[in-house]
Amino acid sequence: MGQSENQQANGRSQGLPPGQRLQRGWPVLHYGPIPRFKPATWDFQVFGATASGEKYSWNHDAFSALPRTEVTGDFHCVTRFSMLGSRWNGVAAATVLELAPPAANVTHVMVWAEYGFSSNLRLADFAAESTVFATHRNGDPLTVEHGFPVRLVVPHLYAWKGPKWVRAVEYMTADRRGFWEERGYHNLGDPWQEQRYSYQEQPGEGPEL
Ligand SMILES: Nc1nc2c(c(=O)[nH]1)N[C@H]1C(S)=C(S)[C@@H](COP(=O)(O)O)O[C@H]1N2
Ligand SMILES: [Mo]
Repeated sequence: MGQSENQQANGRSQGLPPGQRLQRGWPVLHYGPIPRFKPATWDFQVFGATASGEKYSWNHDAFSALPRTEVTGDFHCVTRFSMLGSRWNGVAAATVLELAPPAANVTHVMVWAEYGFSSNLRLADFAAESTVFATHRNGDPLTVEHGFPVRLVVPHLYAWKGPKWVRAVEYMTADRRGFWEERGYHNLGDPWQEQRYSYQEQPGEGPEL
């Protein structure tokens, strides 16, 4: 956990985790079709175990007006390609936690995307200072195939933990597996420990499959 903590703390490039290789360019990888952005109906919601019991929602203008951050962070796909040192601009997950405070007993979040894609994160991984709802990479707006208008980037975990086309965050008081975590991928997904597949999970690292 030491190296992960270090990564979460500084948000700089940490180099290549074991079993990964550098890739030129930025491949596009996802399951299912690319959603069309509909600005009139798009919103970003926070629901589940909020401190107030209320649901939060921002339309695209409101989301675009939230305080922004820039982090430098790496990107590691479990299929073994990595991209190092991208600059990600967007809204820090920590800012979402501030604006929509979770109840005291929240331990995990589920990040939801268009078409029901989801990924679960421990609250500490979500709250890490380099976890960002990114709208831009290296100064350019995300293209639609990379998640426009907003995707999550969690540099210290494998990239499936970063849904493209995010629409909501659910605060949870117990862990629950997301889309790939239910389909053979590791519940935690730390690339430094090569937590690639669910069969590698140790007791306590994830809910039963
Ligand atoms: N909505 C959605 N987000 C997703 C995925 C997906 O299938 N659907 N795949 C994940 C995986 S496995 C990876 S490696 C990255 C790839 O992001 P990229 O296409 O921008 O390289 O997106 C992640 N986010
Ligand atoms: Mo991936």
